[in-house]
Amino acid sequence: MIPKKGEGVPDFVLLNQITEKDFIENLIIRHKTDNIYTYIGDVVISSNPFKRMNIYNESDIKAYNGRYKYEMPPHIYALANDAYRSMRQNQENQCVIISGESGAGKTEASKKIMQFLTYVSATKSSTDGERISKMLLESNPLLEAFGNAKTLRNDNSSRFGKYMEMQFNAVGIPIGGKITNYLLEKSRVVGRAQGERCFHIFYQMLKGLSQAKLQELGLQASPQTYEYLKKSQCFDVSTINDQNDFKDVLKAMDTLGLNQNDQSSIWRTLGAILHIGNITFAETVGDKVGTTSCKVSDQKSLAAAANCLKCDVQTLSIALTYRSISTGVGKRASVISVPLDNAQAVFSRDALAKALYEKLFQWLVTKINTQINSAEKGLVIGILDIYGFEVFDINSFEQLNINFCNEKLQQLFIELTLKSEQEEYVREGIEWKNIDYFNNKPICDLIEKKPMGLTSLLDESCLIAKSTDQTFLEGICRTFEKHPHFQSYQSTKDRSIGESCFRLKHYAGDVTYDVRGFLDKNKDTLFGDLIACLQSSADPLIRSLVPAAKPEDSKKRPVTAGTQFVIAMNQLIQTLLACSPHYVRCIKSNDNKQAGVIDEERVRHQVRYLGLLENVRVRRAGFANRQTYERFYARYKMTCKSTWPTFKGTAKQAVEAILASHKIPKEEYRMGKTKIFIRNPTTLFSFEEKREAELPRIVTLIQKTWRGYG
Ligand code: AOV
Ligand code: MG
Repeated sequence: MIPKKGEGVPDFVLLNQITEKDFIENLIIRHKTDNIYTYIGDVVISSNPFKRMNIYNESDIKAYNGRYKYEMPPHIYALANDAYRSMRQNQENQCVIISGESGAGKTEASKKIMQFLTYVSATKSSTDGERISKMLLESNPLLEAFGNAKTLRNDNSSRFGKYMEMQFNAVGIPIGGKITNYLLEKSRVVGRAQGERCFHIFYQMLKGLSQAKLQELGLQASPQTYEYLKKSQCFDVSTINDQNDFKDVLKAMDTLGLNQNDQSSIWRTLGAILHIGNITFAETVGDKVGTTSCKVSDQKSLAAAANCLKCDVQTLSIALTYRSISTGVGKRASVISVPLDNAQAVFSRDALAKALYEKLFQWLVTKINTQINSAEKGLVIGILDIYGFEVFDINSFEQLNINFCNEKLQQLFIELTLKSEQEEYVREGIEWKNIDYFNNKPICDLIEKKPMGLTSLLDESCLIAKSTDQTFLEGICRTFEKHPHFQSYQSTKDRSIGESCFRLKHYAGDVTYDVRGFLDKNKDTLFGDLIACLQSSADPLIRSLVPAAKPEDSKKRPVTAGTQFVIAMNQLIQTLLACSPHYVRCIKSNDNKQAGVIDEERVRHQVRYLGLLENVRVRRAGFANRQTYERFYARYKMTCKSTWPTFKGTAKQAVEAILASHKIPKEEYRMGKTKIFIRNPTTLFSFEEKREAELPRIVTLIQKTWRGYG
C-alpha cells in the first residue's frame, strides 16, 4: 500500500494536515486517478465511479486473499478478507455495515463483499459449500428484481433493507445463510414520482414471459397498458436490460428451489396486481339519502384479476366495493355490509395491490431462507445493505422510516468507532484523550422515544377515531415546537414548509415530510373482506399469503407499521453490536450518475455529515495500526540482526529489539499489553520495504541451505 505519486494518500490519516480542504482534495485526486477506495484506518471510504472498474476480477480476489490490509492498495476485498480472517482467527461473528446516501454504491459494495467471501471460502470447500455459495449469490438478482426500482436518485435503488448473514463452519466453509428484510416501500406498487419506475420485476416479466404465458394471465406485453405502471411515465431505463435481468431471475429461481408451481403463482400474483390497478369504479346513488356506493365499472379488468387470483369474480367485486362491519355483542352480534364510495373503493383496491406485493415479497424471502438456512448456527459474517438517506420533492412516511434507519446507523457508527477504539486503548493500557463528535442521538430520540416520540404520537393518532393527518401534524408541532431538529411553518413562518408538512433536521440534511397519508400508512390495514377473498383462492401460494388470523390475535391491538420498524431497527442494532464491525462508507460522487465527475460541493456535504474528518482525527490521535507482538516479530524478524534467524526471549522483547535497531522514535509507537500500536502507517510501510529488501537474500540463503543438504 505504498502511496504512488500523484494518486493521493491511500489512508486519510497520512494527510499532512487534517483539514476539510486537504481531505476533499485527496478524495478528488483519488477519484480522478481511479482509486475509488481510500481508508481511514480500518474504515473503507468508497467513492462511486459510475463506470465499470477493472478491479474485481478473479485475479484481484486472489491477490487480496489472505493478505494484510497494508500490504495492498485499498480495496473492498481487503475489508472482506479482514472480516473472513477475523472470523476464523478469533472464532467471532463479524458484520459489515455499509452506509451512504441513495446511489452512493452500498448495494454494489455488498455484492463485491459477497463475491469475495463466496470465492475464497469455496476454493477450500466441499461441493455442499459450493452449492450454498451459489445460492447465496443468486439471492441477489432475485431480491433486487422484486425489491429494487429506478428512482430519481438511483436506477437500481433498494426499496427494502437487507441484512444478509453468511454462515460458515469453524474452518470457514460456507454452511448457509439468513436474510432479514426491512420494510419494503410497497406504496411504489400503486404510485411514485414522475420519471421513476415500479419494482423491476413488473417490467421484466412483461418483456420476458412467453406470449402464451402472458395470454394465460390475460396480460399485454406493453407496460403502458397498466395504470399502475403508466402513472409515472417511465418504462425503459438506459442502464437496465430488463429482458436479460429476467433470464437471471429465472435462473436464480431455479437455483433457489422455486419450482414451476411457485413460479406460476408468482406471475399470477403480479399479473393480478396489474389488472387490479386497471379496475375503475362508478359511483351509484345510494338507497338511503346521504349514502353513496359504487360498483366496478371495468368488468374486464375485474375478471382478469379474479382469473389471476383464482378466485370468484363476484367475491372480488363485493370485497372491493363493500366493507363488513361487526356490530353488537353476544347474541346480538351481527355483521353488516357497508357500501364504499368511489374514493374508499379506490383506497381498498390499492391496499389490496400493495398487500399482495408485500406479502409476495415476504414469501420470497422466507422461501430463500428455508433453502439457505443451516441448522447449525456456525460463525457469521453479516452484511448490511439498507436504503440510503433520501430527499425527494415530496417525502412521506416511507422516507421518514428510511431516513430514521440511516440515523440509527450513523449513531451506531459514532458509538462504535469511538467505543471500540477507546476500549482497546484502555484494555492495552495506552493513554487516550476523547475527541468530540456531532451526536445525532437527539434526532433518533425525537422519532423513537416513548411515549412522546413521533412514532408514538402517530400511533396515538391512529387509535383516536376522529384523528386526521392534519390533527396529528398539529399535535407534533405543539410537542416539538422548541426541538432544535424540528420545524414547522408555524414555528418558522418559512413558506417552503407547506401546511401539511413538518421538517426534520437530519444529520445528513433537512427533509420536509408531507403528513398526508401518514395515518393510513401507519395503520396499514387490509379489510377483512379482501383477506377472505384471497383466502378463497384456488392457488395455494396466494392462499398462504394471507394466513387465517388466530382467535387470540383479534384481542391484541395490531402493531403499527411505524412501531414495527422502530422495533426492527433496534433489534438490528443489537445484532450488529454482538459482532465485530467493519465499515464501508460510500460517497456519491455526483448527482448525474456520470463517470469521471466528482462534484466538490456534494462531496463536501457528505464528508461533513458522515463525520469523516472527525473519524480521521480519532484515528490520528490514536494509532493507525496495531498487531500482536507475535505477528510483528514473525513478519519483520529478518530486518534485524539480533532477531534473525532466532531470538531468545519473549515476542515483546523481540519487537523492542527490532524497533531499536531501526531507531524508531518513541512517539511513533506504544507498547500495549499484548500488541504494538504504531501511530503512522508510513512506519509500517518502512518495515514492509525493509522486509521486501531482505527477502531475496533470505531466499538465496534458504536455497543454499537446501543445496547443502543435497
Ligand atoms: P446504493 O445501494 O447506495 O443506493 P448502488 O450500489 O445501487 O447504490 O449504486 C448505484 C449505481 O452506481 C450502480 O447501479 C452502479 O451503476 C454505480 N456503482 C456503484 N458502485 C460502483 C462500483 N464499485 N463500480 C462501478 N459502478 C458502481 V439506494 O439502494 O438508492 O440507497 O436505496
Ligand atoms: Mg442499494
